[in-house]
Amino acid sequence: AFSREELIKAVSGQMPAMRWKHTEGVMQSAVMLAERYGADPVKAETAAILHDVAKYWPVKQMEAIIKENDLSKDLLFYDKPLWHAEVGAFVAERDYGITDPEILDAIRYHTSGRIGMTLLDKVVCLADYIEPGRDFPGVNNIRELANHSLEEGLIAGLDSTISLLISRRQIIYPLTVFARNDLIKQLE
Ligand code: DGI
Ligand code: FE
Ligand code: FE
Ligand code: FE
Repeated sequence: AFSREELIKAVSGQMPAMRWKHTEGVMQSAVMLAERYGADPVKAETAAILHDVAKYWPVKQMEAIIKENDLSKDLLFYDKPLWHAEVGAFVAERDYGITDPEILDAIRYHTSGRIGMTLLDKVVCLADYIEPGRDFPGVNNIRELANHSLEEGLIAGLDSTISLLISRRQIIYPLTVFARNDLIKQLE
């Protein structure tokens, strides 16, 4: 198995310096959220280290992994920026020896969320929105909400993604909508 330092060294070598800086931000935010909301900070940090491991993989390689390994087939119908999450979970298990299903799920669902998100899923998905290097309209509102509620922060994050997709006339991945609806239900 990889030590924390070995994992960091191996994964940081898979991406440009800017993306690794983003990953360091997600590590920091994920540990902060885990401590605040009672998730396992070590698992949160491990998922954060690996969450974007496949982000810069060639599309053809991601496509092959999706086809050959029984990942969600309908992923191929949806936009390529979604693929790195599922492929990342596969790679984390195959190449980095991660066996913990909670960590693998947090990687797998970090972009879209899902119905019935676990505490760890929520921490990693929200950390990806609010890490210190993020700068998009509404990010400070999401950061503020994240101080009070994982769910409120995540709903605002998913809403911002959905709004952006609509403004660009892009296709919305159904899980993104399901995740957002389910979080609202959880707060009712
Ligand atoms: O990998 P990151 O840039 O850190 O962030 P991410 O994994 O949350 O999102 C990656 C990209 O995926 C981002 O450009 C927005 C896009 N995305 C997220 N949800 C959807 C989506 N794209 C489509 N088409 N549909 C979605 O539902
Ligand atoms: Fe990502
Ligand atoms: Fe990310
Ligand atoms: Fe406050």
